[in-house]
Amino acid sequence: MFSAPFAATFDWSSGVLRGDTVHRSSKTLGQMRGLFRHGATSALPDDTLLYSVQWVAPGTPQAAGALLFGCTHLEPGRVGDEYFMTHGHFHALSSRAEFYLPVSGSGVLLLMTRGGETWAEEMLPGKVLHIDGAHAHRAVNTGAEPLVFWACWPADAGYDYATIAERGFGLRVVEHKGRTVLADQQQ
Ligand code: PAN
Ligand code: ZN
Repeated sequence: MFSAPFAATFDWSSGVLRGDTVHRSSKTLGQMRGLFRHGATSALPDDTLLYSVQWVAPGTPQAAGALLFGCTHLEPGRVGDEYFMTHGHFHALSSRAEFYLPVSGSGVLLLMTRGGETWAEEMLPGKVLHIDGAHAHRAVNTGAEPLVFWACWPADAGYDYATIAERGFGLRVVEHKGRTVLADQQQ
């Protein structure tokens, strides 16, 4: 009755993607220490897992219009006062937008223009976050549980991580006196 040229399943309760073609990558603190304000002095070990990403690239990813689908599991925790976060990137092609849909947990999506203007949107299950292709994006887990979100973006979007590695985002998400606050990059 159904044909299945693309065989993958997504479990909405756990955020786990399954299938023959599921790729996986992960990032540890050792790979991202320099992005945290107090990363260099943090006593957390280098192998502390910050997040993992599963994704699928169905069909012919290099074909015009092809889409990628992925799910990120961002662990709870802080480096000093700064919450665990994804590296963050601009898409290499600024016309390539993206959707983030939080599945579980809670956090903040930082968005930034090339000019450095930065703002935050809440990440909660049920929200549909549309990311303009010209805006850098970074997820931050401000809760006590993993922040799980799925994403869909064009296969040819490409990743510019270097700009973020050099300049960071204009805002940091930190814990201050028991509250989650946005701080200027240098604070
Ligand atoms: C997401 C991100 C994922 C990990 O799939 O790649 O959440 O974040 P970093 O790529 O910044 O490490 C996405 O935005 N894709 O375009
Ligand atoms: Zn992206």
